[in-house]
Amino acid sequence: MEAPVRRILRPENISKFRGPRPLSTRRESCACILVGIILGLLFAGHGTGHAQQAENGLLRIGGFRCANVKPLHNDSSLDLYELGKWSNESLRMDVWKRKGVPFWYPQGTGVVRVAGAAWRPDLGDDVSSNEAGGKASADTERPADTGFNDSPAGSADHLNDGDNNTYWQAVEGKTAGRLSIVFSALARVNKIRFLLDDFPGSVPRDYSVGLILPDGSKRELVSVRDDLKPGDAWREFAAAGVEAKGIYLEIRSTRDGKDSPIIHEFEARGEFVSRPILPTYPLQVTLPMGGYSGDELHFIGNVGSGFPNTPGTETAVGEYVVHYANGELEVIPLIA
Ligand SMILES: [Ca+2]
Repeated sequence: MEAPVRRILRPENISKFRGPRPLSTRRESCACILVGIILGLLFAGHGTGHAQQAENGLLRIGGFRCANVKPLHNDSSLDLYELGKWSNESLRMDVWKRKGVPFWYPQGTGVVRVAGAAWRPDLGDDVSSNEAGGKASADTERPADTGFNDSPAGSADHLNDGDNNTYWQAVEGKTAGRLSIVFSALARVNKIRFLLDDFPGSVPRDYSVGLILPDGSKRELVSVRDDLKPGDAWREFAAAGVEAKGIYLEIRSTRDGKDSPIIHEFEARGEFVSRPILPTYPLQVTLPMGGYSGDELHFIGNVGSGFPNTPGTETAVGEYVVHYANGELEVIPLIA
C-alpha cells in the first residue's frame, strides 16, 4: 500500500472494474499480488443531496462513490477498520482517506488477494502461521471490541496472523486459557515462542508449553511457575526437532491473578515433513461499478513480496482492467 496506483480517466460510463489479475512472470513462484484494499472511487462530478448513502452497492461520500470490496475478501490478516480506531487517517470507523480521497473499508473486509497458480508464500522456518495453513483455537475468547482506542483483540485468529499488534485475550474475569495451533502438515519443531502484552497483569504466571504429537497426544516441553520476567517480550522454548502436528500453550494463572491473559503471537519454528496445505487465492476478481459516470477512478492496491527490487528493475506482476460501458478496455499495470 505504499504507492497507490492512481489514474485519471476520461469521462465515460464505467460498467465494471476487473482487477487485478496476475501475469505469468519468470519468478512465478513469487507472483503474489496483495491488494490491501482494492479501492474503487468514482468521482460523481455533480453530486448533490445526501452524503454517505449506499446506492447500488457504492457508498456516496462527498463527490465520491466508494465500492465495497468486502464480498471479495479472502485474507483476514489486515483490517483497516480495526486500525482506524487509533488512526487519524479515518474519517469514520469504516471510511478512510488517503491524499484527500476517501475510501470505504467495512469491518471485516480484510485483504483481497489474487495470485498466480504457482505462487507460494515465502515461509522460511514458519510452520504455524495462518499463511502456512495453521489453525489457531482457544477455549475462551474475549468478544471483539468494536469501540475506539483499542487494538484488534480477542479472537484466537490473532494468535498466528503474523501481526504483533493484534492479540488473543481470554474473556473478562477468566485468568486461564488453553491455546493450540494445528499445522497444515506434520512438521519438525525446533522452537516454540509467544509474544506477551506490555500490561503486566495480563502476563501468564503459571503455564505449560508443549507439542501436539502426530497421534494427537500432548508432550509437555516445559512447565513454568512464577514467571516474573517483564512483559512486552517473547518467551522462547527449544523443541529439539520433534515431529508434531501442532503446539499448545496452557495458561493456569496470570501475574496478578485478576486480569485475563493476553498473547499477541504464538508460533512454532521448524520445517514441514510433508507438503503443507496453504491458502489459495483467485487468479482475478471482478468488481462491478454500478454504471456510474465519473471523471476519476482511484484504487489502492499493491504487489506482494518476493519480487526483484534492485534499482531499475521492474517486474510486471498483474494489471487492473477497466471495462467501459462502450466496450473499451483500459489496462493499468501493477509493477513491482
Ligand atoms: Ca497477532
